[in-house]
Amino acid sequence: MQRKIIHCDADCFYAAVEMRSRPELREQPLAIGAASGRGVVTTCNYPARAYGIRSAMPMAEARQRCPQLIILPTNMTTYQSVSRDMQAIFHRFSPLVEPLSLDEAFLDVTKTTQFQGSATLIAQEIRRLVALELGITISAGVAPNKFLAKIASDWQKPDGLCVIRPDQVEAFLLPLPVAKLHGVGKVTAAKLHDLGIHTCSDLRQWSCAALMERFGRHGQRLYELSWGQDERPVVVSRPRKSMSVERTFSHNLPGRGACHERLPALAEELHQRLGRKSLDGSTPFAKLFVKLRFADFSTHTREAGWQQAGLPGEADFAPLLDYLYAEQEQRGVRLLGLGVRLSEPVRPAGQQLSLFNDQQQPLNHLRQRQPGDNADDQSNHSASHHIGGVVQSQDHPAGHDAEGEGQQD
Ligand code: DCP
Ligand code: MG
Repeated sequence: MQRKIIHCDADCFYAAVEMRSRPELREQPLAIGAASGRGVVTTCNYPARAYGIRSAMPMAEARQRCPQLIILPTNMTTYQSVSRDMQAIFHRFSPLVEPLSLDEAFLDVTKTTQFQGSATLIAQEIRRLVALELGITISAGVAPNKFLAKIASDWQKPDGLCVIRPDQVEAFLLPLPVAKLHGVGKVTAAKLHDLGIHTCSDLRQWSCAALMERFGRHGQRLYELSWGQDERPVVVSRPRKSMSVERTFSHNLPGRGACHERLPALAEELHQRLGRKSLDGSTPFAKLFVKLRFADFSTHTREAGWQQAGLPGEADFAPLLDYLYAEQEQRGVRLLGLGVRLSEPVRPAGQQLSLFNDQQQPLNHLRQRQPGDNADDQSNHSASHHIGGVVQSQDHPAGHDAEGEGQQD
């Protein structure tokens, strides 16, 4: 059966919520985020975007680009409340709503009967209701599957609606730049361009096997997307097990000190990301972890239990970083990540992982290395194991779905 998927995404969400109560800001460049120190732009309104200001840009750079920029602090509780109201509007049209973040969701309206089942009219009505009841605009994309609906919602932003009917999919896809495809970031896009592949039409000249040879499993995905195939269902709730942020550096960080310098910004990014999913630590996270990829690509993760309510700060991650660094202070680092695990992995009875040996050793206990416990001796560890109250592993321990947010630096 041909599906009808709508992707909704609010326009400059945090800024839109702020402009609602202060309409005089609508015409002025406005950014949301911490104005001082290492603050980054969480988002900015469209007048600010005309200056080249973007999400995740350091606030200092944003100010340079636009000295008259107005900066307001984030107000997560309000954004979360507007988000809940927005989700409630979506639910009036289908029980199949998959929120992706505070301001974004997929809806499957295949079986919706309102508006004679017209997904276009439903999307139009959702946009109207959100504007009327919540005072912000959203853009929507309507298509037969998720990846096309998501591209479509971005097509006419802001305050736009873009519909890709089944009979329009071919015409839409052929000239579509590969960089627009789900999962194609800067690195994959550059690789594709090197092969002379710029559009989906170019991609279609390649067999699935040839793409898999060059891109592994991702090659198959590229092949399918270029032919408009995306069977992913709209999933109503997916228990999230962890959340992390990580950064790959174009020049390796020279050693432990440099990693420490990066912790505050990463911790701040993690807070923002958690906030976007309405995770404020009021239910304590189960564990914290730090991940390092050294210059030789060996990747190590160190995690420890975390029983406190609230958001962990840089000081809470620092001991884990120190532990991973252990002996070789000057090892170069390609990637630094940190995150929280939200639930205990389910284990067979009797094998419950005892994170703190029932004695709840404080995290800073980790500052002292324990005899015979070599953080670098990772060669045989493919899954996590228990050392002195913390879990150490190579890459992410099996069974966790680490939803990280990687960024190139
Ligand atoms: N956000 C953030 N940090 C980022 C990106 C986004 O804190 N790096 C927050 C602020 C945004 C909200 O998430 O308002 C939604 O993210 P979007 O990517 O949908 O961006 P916007 O809604 O702000 O803008 P757009 O109109 O492009 O959707
Ligand atoms: Mg948005």
